[in-house]
Amino acid sequence: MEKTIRTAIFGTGFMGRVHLEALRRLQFVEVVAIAGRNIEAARRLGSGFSIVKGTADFRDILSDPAIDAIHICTPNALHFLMAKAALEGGKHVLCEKPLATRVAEAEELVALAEREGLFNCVCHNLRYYPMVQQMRRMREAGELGEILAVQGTYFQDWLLHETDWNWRVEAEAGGPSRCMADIGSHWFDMAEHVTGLRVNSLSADLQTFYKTRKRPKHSSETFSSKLSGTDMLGINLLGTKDYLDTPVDTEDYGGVIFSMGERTHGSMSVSQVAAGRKNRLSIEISGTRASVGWNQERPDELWIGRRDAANQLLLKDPPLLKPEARAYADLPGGHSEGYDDTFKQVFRRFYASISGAPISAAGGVHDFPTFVDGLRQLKIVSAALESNRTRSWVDVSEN
Ligand code: SOE
Repeated sequence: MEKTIRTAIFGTGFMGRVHLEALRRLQFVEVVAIAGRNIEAARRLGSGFSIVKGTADFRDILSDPAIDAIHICTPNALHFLMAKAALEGGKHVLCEKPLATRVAEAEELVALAEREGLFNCVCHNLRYYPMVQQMRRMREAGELGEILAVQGTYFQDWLLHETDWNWRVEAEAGGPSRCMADIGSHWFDMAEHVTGLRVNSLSADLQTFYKTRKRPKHSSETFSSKLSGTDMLGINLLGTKDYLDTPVDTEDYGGVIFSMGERTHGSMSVSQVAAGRKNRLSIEISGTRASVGWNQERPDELWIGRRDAANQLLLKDPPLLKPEARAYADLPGGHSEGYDDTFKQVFRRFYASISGAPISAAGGVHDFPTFVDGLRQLKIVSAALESNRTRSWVDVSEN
């Protein structure tokens, strides 16, 4: 019988709930405490899941020797201090992306986790859709040939109106980059994970279309502003007295061209003001033997393009997947596996590594994105910010 690992969650917003629900699907892991911006929020989230301990001070949880690990699901500016305190307290840490808001902070966390010998993970969960793993394993098997180009987008529309607000809009809470750090980091992590290549130079154009936003006087959870402030045509439903005009200097949109490895080039764009795109990461990889294309709004489908044979549209069906990709599909063909399932796949591997439990074919060694991957993505975001400021190409160190 595996030892039950006791864990806790810092953060009670959209991502805190997503993590909590995914953790409840795992054997041998028990969520025993929640820390929130106030004790009512912590207890409110925990009450629905019979989690007794709720606190407004995350250090209460770090001082509990019976807790083995913690999840950080708070605004980005809190990630560094919480992860540092947790590692110093001997806890394994799973942190939402971005790992921190500064490269130097991420470097410090990578070194600290290594020194303390603690498991560490940055939640680049989008890697773990089964068909994304199929792309990766096809590339590893040489079925794409040499990678020539990588292109794509990550588009959302939840911040399209000037009355849409979220802590991510404010540099103080979210860091100097919004769109590129929040969702561009997912795209670049997937591009590097699937191709096995590293971005080594880039040129970025970042745009803040709303230099001022109307901040609602009530707090607004991620994606929730779509329900409160405006009607179908974007007409503001709340009175002007309900908003504060607030200056904004984080980007709504970003376009990047880049080089990878010796010969690969690519382009991507991210936007949180793309009407009609809800949460759509798309990626297309062009190789000398074949291309593959995938988009998050149709996650069970993988497009395979060929020059000298018919193209294919492969539907997720475990017997048709490569064995290593099959390990990320829990359900048979025709049963969709989506966003929340990817968190389960990451967490299963993180906690199996802590407990030493094997995962079927994968044995005792489990791959999941670590703080080293989180540092990678911060270096890319930092290079994009510098490139946009200097209007020039900026190199990204390979490691
Ligand atoms: C908001 O852009 C957000 O919740 C991101 O922060 C998540 O990482 C992404 O998975 C969905 O959208």
